[in-house]
Amino acid sequence: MADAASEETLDNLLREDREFPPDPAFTAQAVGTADLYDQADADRETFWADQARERLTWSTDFTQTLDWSEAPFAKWYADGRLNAAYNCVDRHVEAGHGDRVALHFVGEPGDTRDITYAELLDQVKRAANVLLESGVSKGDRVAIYLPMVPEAVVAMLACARIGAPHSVVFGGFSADALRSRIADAEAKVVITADGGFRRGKPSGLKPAVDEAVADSPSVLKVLVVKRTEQDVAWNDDKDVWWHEALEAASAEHTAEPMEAEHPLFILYTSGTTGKPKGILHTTGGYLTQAAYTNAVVHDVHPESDVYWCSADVGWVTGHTYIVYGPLANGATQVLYEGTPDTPHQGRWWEIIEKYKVSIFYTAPTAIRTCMKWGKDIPEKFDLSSLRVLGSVGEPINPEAWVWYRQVIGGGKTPVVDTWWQTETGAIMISALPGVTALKPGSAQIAVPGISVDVVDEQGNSVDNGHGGYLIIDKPWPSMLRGIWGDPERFKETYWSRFEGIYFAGDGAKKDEQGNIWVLGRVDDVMNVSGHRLSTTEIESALVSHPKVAEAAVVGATDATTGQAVCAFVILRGDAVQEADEPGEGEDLVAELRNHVAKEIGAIAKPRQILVVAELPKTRSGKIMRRLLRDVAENREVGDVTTLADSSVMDLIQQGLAKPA
Ligand code: 6R9
Repeated sequence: MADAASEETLDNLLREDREFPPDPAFTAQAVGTADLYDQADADRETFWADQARERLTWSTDFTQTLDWSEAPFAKWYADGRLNAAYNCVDRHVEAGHGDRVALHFVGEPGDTRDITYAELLDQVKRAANVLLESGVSKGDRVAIYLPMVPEAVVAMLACARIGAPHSVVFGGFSADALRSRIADAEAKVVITADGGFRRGKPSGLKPAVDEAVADSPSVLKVLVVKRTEQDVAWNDDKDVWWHEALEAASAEHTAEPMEAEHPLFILYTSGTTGKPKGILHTTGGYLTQAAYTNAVVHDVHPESDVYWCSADVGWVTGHTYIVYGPLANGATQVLYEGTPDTPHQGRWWEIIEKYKVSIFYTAPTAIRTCMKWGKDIPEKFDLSSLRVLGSVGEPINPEAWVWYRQVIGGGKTPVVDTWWQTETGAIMISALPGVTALKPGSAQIAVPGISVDVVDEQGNSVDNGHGGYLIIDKPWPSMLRGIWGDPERFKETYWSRFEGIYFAGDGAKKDEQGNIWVLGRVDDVMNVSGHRLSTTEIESALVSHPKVAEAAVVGATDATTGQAVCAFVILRGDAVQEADEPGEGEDLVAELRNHVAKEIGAIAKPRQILVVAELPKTRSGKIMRRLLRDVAENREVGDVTTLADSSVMDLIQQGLAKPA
């Protein structure tokens, strides 16, 4: 990573002079304070013991904070006992907050439901009883395949309540993907719905479940939420309507305390090759870091804030920052079923105005899409209730960061760029909005209690101003406890690159102040004529051109240079027409290539720039560069089952087939 050319190009990317110090009025009320860093530095384990006791209710206190004797398999708070659902629901009702709204649900067709903590408790208790009656006991796995409806939250908490680890599978995944995940976890029950609403239409879920369950011997029952009222096939032996079962079930259920290391959930994430990995998280450590980071990074004040995380519950962000973190903290939040542009491109901003959302957490890809639609759209709405904005999932390029703060945040809100992974369970690197002077484009520094670094090939810490591999060198409470059923793969994937150190798979760079700039997966780093170039860096340069809305860059095999830079760009409104005029398209491509050369250097100039209407993205908003690489290398396009919209690849290829 550390050759001279890469240093030079990285420096261009990192020449970001803008800095936004916290507003003193914000600092005065902030949950996350500067002394947290001192406390954590003084004694990390005491710090995490304090967080666990302060933020959660334990039925049995723990005597040992961390047991690392069987590294890399950590045990946190091992002899303590607690129930995650009790912590997310019961205790808020017991504390007199039963009337507080837990979820402002907004359905895509416009239906709304407010669910208080008392109502949520009633639902979770009934659902727990239904699961028990369906043959699920502590330790059994339950698959959840639902749209973004309150029942998804209820189902997850009901599992947690009885100690049955859940495996949430994206509603957008295929029957095959669902079947392999059910099989890997040997799930006993599947919780699904007839369908969900997406882009103005009901889309079915039950047919995929029927297909998957036909070949799944472990599944005893399928609980079906009625959402779209579509006709569904019915198997009387297995299928049960959720609403009927809940109504018939007892509303009495006492949450059973679980060992802190009892499995809470499995969440599958794609590996670079082969079958998806079932990332395993346990109860006490995960919930501690989920609640802590949600409080100090998002600055949640449960009595006054309205919080909204736009992720899907099928993604880790939905697990930690819709379900476990905010509910453990007793927050009020928005849960929205659909897409940001249904029925119009101002839908999100309309929701923020209506519910006076004060904290909003979304992904860079969504922000760039909104930039493409133009600022006139959010400007039609009153967004003055917003006081904290967050970003997650990819590096956020400085242009998008500044737009987010200016246009959505009214030029005043802090924007926290949060780096973490399914594997880390909760936020690891982020500014604290009341403490840190913000630098657009950088995730900045580890949150108090967390220790990360950037190292070279040999695992030695690099100096400020240099790049390398992002690692985590001390165990953390919400760390994955393994890959379901495959301890060897766990050691091999995360712990073998550097001795005793967790390697996250990302490349990063420290700037002169020691801020961390995440450059993307190391497999997204290209090698062009021996120079290492980051895809993120070139994408950022392209997006800084006024005519470009979004860009994806891949390295395609090239006979001369080893790899060559191939860029796919989506243009902004006016530029689209211009590119369609005869001869103009070529001029535009030349202009963009020169722009990259000017921003980064001639070495980074894309060999090819293809103008496209859409980019292939997963439901969590990550660009699937693997598919673009197939296009760039004239190969048949690989597996598209994890795309949010699988027709995108057809469009891109048709576009290429058109004469230039
Ligand atoms: C939470 C989540 C993890 C990967 C991670 C990195 C990328 C996430 C980022 C970021 C730069 C950020 N990533 N947040 N890159 N800046 N703020 O996204 O989990 O789906 O497991 O993805 O996403 O490459 O390694 P997951």
